[in-house]
Amino acid sequence: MTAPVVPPVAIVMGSQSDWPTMKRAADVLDQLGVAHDDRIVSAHRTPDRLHAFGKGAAGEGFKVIIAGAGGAAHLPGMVAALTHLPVLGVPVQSKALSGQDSLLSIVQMPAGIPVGTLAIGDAGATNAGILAASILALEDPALAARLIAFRAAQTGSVAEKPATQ
Ligand code: RP5
Repeated sequence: MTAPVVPPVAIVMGSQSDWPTMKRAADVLDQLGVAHDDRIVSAHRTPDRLHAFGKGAAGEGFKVIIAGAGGAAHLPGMVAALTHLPVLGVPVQSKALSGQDSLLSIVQMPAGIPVGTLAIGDAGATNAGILAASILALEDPALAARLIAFRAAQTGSVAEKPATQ
């Protein structure tokens, strides 16, 4: 019997309400053929779950973590404090401050505990997925080839002239 294969990417988010944004990361990882495990882990509402996840992530076999949260967005930084794995932070667009609060609370980490912070909202989540794939592709030539093809298709889809109506 073979051991179950652990997905290389964990996508964690602070709330169910973050999923429409974080699904962008999941979708692009699906396109690139990268398996992921998606979980709700709240720094504030489920601190014990956060601690267990952060401490156990490397041992579980994850290689890259994508963490998204909004408002007082402590999740990415706290996960980074608990693991040596690379953590990509996605500032989810908040209602009150349009994600500027999320961005500042994720990006301004003290020296020594990095979070690779992406753009606010959907673009940030998509780019977190692509960046996670790029990191994994360093050791995975087949994934590198898929990533190159993905980028080429994107380039090919851009028209030289705007369509007239
Ligand atoms: C944060 O609070 C979550 O990451 C979410 O972006 C925000 C609002 O959460 P809900 O009140 O919608 O659950 O912890």
